[in-house]
Amino acid sequence: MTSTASTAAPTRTIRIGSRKSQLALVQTYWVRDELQKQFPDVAFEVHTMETHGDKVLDVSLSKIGDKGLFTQELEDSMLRGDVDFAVHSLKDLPTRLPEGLMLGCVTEREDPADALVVHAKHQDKQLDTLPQGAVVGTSSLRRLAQLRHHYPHFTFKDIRGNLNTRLRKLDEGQYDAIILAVAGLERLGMGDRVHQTLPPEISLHAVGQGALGIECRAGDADILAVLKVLEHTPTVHRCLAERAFLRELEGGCQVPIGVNTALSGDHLTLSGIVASLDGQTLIKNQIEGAATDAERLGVQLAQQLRTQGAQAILDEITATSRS
Ligand code: DPM
Repeated sequence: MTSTASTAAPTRTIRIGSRKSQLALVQTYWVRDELQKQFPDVAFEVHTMETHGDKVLDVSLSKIGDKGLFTQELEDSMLRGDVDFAVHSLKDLPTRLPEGLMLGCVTEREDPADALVVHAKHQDKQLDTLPQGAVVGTSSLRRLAQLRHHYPHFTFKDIRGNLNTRLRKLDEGQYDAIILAVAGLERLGMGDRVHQTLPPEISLHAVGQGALGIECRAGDADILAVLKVLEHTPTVHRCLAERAFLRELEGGCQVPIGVNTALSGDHLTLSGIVASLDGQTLIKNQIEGAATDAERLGVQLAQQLRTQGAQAILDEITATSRS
């Protein structure tokens, strides 16, 4: 007699690497549960590890450099064969991956926008009505530069820590408002803290924001076949265009570069911005074309922004962050 799938011993084990933060674990368990439904015979194991970015909490992110800050330990583990794939927020995954690894899957994107989260005393306020000098917390150079441009009368202050820590600092009164990704709040069941969703005219989001990127060994056909079931093609087109744009500008994850994409049928529109840190200069443009040309569109838009003066801004930021 043959046994049923539910009682049979697992035919194989797949090991998933994850950071230990609450958001990382929620994302990893979501991926595991979705895969488990489709592959009931596979035993999925989650292996957690700390990355360099999790350990250095006191230094501003933009100062410690970014190449693989939240990914390197996971990548080493995949290359050693200790784990088979790793789940990341796509926006934390560098656009150039180490030799031997690849972006194996991009999942359906949630709302990629940034959100304003306010202290209780500002419940009746929006960005346009927050008072002169309001203390706004962010350590994203992208958010800082764009908001400074539109709201030069705010006082911007660095903020570090995981989402709960940041919300606590806000609620304690250390800030009047903070800026966070809508997607992160929603995944942690705190979507009710989104007070105002920032429109693209105010803040273009980070490359890959709202999507999960699953990294695996290049050409690992067995694992790729498993991951394929979670792939969301429209999100792939949008995010490949965004990532090509960022890669071409040679920006790491901590640069004042923002994007927005829209897909209508197979027609893709990509908007991009490079902003100076003081918010004085915003270099913006838009390109459209076939979704199947996503990466080429991203590269072209980057080249356009460069001819408009984006490179000078990026060079200056690189020079100051090294000094
Ligand atoms: C990256 C940035 C931030 C994270 C820079 C940026 C925000 C840093 C900060 C690349 N990664 O967006 O310009 O505000 O201090 C991060 C978040 C999420 C993934 C949290 C957030 C959740 C959203 C998602 C941190 N990484 O952006 O508020 O999965 O897309």
